Amino acid sequence: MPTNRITYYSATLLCAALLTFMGCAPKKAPPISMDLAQESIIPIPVSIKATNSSFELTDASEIYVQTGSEELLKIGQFLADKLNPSTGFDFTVKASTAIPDDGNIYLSLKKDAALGDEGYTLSITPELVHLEANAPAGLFRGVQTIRQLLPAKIEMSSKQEGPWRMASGTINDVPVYAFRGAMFDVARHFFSVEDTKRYIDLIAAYKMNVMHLHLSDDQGWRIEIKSWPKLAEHGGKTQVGGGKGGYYTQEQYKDIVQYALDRYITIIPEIDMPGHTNAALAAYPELNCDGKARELYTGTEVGFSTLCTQNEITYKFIDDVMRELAAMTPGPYIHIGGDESHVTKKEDYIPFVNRVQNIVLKHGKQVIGWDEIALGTLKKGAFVQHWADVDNAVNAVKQGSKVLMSPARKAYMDMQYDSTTKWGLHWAAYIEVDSAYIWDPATLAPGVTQKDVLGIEAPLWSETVDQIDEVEYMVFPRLPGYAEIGWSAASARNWGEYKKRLGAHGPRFTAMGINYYPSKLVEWKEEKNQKN
Ligand code: NGO
Repeated sequence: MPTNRITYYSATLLCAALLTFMGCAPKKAPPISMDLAQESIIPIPVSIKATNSSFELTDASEIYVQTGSEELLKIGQFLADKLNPSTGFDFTVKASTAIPDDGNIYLSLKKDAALGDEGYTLSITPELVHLEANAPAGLFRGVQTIRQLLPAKIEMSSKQEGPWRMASGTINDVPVYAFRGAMFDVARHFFSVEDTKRYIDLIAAYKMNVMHLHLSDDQGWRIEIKSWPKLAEHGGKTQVGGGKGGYYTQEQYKDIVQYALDRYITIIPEIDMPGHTNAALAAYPELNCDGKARELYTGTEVGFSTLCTQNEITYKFIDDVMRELAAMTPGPYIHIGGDESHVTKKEDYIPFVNRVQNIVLKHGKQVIGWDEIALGTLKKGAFVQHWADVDNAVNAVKQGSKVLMSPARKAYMDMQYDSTTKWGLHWAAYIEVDSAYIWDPATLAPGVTQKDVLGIEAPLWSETVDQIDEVEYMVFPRLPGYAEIGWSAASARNWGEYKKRLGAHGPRFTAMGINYYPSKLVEWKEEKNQKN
């Protein structure tokens, strides 16, 4: 053996001996200068203070959470599961009452009412990443910021080369609106549990907290109701274009609800009525005024169906559906639809909406409905989702209700970007990425101010899409902008600045496997390797 080899082996042995004795940990490179204020975080946080250094994750790093909470361990595990595949490190989650040693991540709670349920503070020094929040949901939101501060390839599912550095400094962050959501129409085309979970994962990455599932429409009924089994069995048989459709069993629905809950996302189930009900009218003849079952429908017209609002059986049906739905929905809301009931007489529509609100309340849930429900008498705590008619939104506020903002010409993700977009519709507008971003829920409708706004939701209707990668194309890159409108103050939002941050998320979308629309309005960045 050559002498230089012998010297090397002796040095290694010596280090091994010292390691046991002195804790001679694997060496990591010294911190480098990185500017936290230049990082592209979406939604933009309330405040960022850069300290121009860095923290590096190594294979010696661990994730620690404050002792005594299963919930915190779960959040730590969520982060570990995100970091392990791409770093190839083996993060395990440990509980600790004290701030851990250098080189680690620590998640803990602190009493700070100003942070509310979802705010957090993130302090990054060369020694430690410390995420704190007033409530677990805030820690989960902060974890999303940690993801965005690491190189985009952290999102890959296979092992990548490091280094894994984060810029140092402090972030204080708290959302403006309590409700920041997206909608998924699984009625026009049915989407699998896996597809819905994928969509939930994508909204979670941008700190949204609501997923509204449009579970019934003319073309399909997508949730098993045990007391009215034919709703799903017959009403779920097909979809737009005549494909095979489908529905969620109650077990599958509960699985989606839990998956969302684990990401601090509330599921809002919607049963649309009295219009948009052809699938139910096909399943049960007694729901029609003439007692005759309708044919299943696979087209895309709207406004031709109605439940028979004068028959008592209709209210028995709604009561049963709401009871079963409420029992498997831990979130506070049930959505009753109410849109485009063009063939329901106004004198029938109003008492219907009033009565259905009572049924939802009886089952312990708050009502949400499309803006037309403001034509009725809104019950205390009912929310109106504005999509088309500003007068309805104004009327809701006059009745003391808050408004959820989903204006079709700004927030509908099924609207095409421009005339060349392969999927989508354009009845409300073409919505390019700038137009999707440049509006303010608090100034959209005269007389509806920030205090009247519950939040924002971006719906994805599915008449023209039936694959999850098509959904992704319509949703991205508009969704991060909607997330920012919901989270960040209007005064902090500026398209010229935002589009640079969005461009920097291109490699992140790619790493997450998102089929996004590469809008020409945005300069999409290549992933840069962090300098050693
Ligand atoms: C409308 C209509 C839906 C369509 C959608 C398509 C509302 C609330 N009702 O929005 O049935 O699918 O437009 O953009």
